[in-house]
Amino acid sequence: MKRNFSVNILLACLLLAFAGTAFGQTTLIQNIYGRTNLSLDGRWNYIVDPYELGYYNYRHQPFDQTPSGKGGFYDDKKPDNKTDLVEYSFDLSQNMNVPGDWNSQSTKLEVYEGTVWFRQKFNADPKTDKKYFLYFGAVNYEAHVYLNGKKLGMHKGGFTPFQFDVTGKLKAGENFVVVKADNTRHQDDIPTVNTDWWNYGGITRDVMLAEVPVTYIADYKIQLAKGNMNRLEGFVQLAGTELGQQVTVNIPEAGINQKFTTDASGRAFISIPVKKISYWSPENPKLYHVEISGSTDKVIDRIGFRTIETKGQDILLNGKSIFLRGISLHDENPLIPGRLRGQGDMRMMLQWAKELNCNYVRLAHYPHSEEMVRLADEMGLLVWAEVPVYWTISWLNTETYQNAEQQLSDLMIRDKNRSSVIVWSIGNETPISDPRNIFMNKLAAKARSLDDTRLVAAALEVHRKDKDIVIEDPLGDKLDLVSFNEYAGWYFSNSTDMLNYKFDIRFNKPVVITEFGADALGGFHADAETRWSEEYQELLYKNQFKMLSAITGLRGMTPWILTDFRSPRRPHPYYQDYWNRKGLISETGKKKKAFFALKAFYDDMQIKFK
Ligand code: GCB
Repeated sequence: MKRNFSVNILLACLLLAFAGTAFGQTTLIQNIYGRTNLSLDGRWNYIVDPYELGYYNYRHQPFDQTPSGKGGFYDDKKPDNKTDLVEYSFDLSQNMNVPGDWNSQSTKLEVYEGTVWFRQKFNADPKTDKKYFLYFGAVNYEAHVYLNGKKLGMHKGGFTPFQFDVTGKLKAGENFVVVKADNTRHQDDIPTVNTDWWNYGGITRDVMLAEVPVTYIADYKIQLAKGNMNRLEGFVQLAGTELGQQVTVNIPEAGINQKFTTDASGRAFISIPVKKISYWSPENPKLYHVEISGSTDKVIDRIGFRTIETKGQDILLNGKSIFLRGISLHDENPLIPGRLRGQGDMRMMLQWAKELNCNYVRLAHYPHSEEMVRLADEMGLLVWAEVPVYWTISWLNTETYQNAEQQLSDLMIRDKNRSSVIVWSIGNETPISDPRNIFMNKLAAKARSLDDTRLVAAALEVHRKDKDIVIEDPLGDKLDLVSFNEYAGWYFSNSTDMLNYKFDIRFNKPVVITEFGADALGGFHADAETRWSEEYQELLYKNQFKMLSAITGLRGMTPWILTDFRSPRRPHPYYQDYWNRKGLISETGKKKKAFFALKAFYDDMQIKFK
């Protein structure tokens, strides 16, 4: 009887684990790039599996949920003898680059949505006094991960990192990891079926095998306290067996070397008075060498210190009012086109933003990579970071909410030490309804509970009443900024008539416009009233500056968008050809006329806000 009871509990737990949005993962390790790592990036063999032959048996049960757990492609089986039937082979299959999306690496996969299996072999030399984590920067969208034929777990969400504890699961010598990546869109996911960007599939960010001591520094936060330029605050969190330790925070250049004792759960709260430091800003992107050490582990990071607050309609960076000269960006290199693959691509994008004289970027519409945010730290660009709660989410589904919250938390956990990040955005253009308001209010509260040192925002809904563009979305009450997308001159009105419209903003908060813009086919020239021409886009920008200058609380903007990007929603055969052409830079890397109009506006704003 007793035994049956525990078997039932076990079964219930297993069912719950499989029913959830993710399982098998452990808490994200802070600063993965600062650990001892084996990179598993490189050429991975892959098998395209539209019918999921490698996942389901003929009864449509997942192989990995059958008693033997065997039979799936993750076995990486080879025929035992010449009579043996095996209908797949990773060894003989093609390979592609990881990190990388599959769409840009095979013409056959350009529009593919479904399952692709990936396999990588690697050598390991596991030590008994170490712990090991298999870390993925991102896999779009659902990833099932197997090590040496055994399931490690599953993760949902295409843009956030996840990891599995593989201590005791590695072999000395050759190992193999198999990933089932599935980018099928679903209504109940985050994002949902409908977006305006390419659904790039695959293992799109770095894969690493991290080695840490048995008791290791799992997480930490060291930032200036909310609105306080004279005190660093945060925590250090240990994980492992020796949780009570003395930990030291050492910032030699700032003359800081302070000890703290972790409690029984391995946590120490940090509070350090600051005498004289050089504050991080776009003009002075100063990063300090920060060393956190305990008796069993040590980790080094580069962290900048700055405060960000709002006061009335001002945004204060280090106590001084700032105008955010921004631009929106997708995580896409227009020249390939495909997802950004590494630092070279990322530098190119951020360098273009610098050439526009930006001090700020909106990393739309989902978490960009950790490397991108670290580069923004280094290059002196403030960041609006976002989660893909975009358009028509399933507001009433509690699992959908959990998924959104998980993605938000994982982004915030990952980037909380990045001085560049000043805004957590909880979503974009979500149509107002009661269920949406409840969902979004809860998400805003979650963001605030995780971090009180940054602003919380979203691209709000707008509506038009005659010639007024009205912003009164109730979500605005919960946020620090009034941000919204307005397409005067493009989705309503035109490049000249747009000047008859004005804004009616019902909040007394800093206004930071998240989007405006127009499509222009690079190299297509006509008069400024002809749609798709560079001249139309340029005039629209100039007229936007006139309209926006009438907003007293205007404190920044991120026009849409730095570069043209691929989108299945853009079928016009000549002007679009499945590209959203609102870029200021074309897919050949050529700057359009509006690029220079925006730069001139930002040059002026820089002088005005000095
Ligand atoms: C928007 C969306 C953005 C689109 C853009 C457009 O409001 O936020 O994702 O790409 O408009 O071009 O229509």
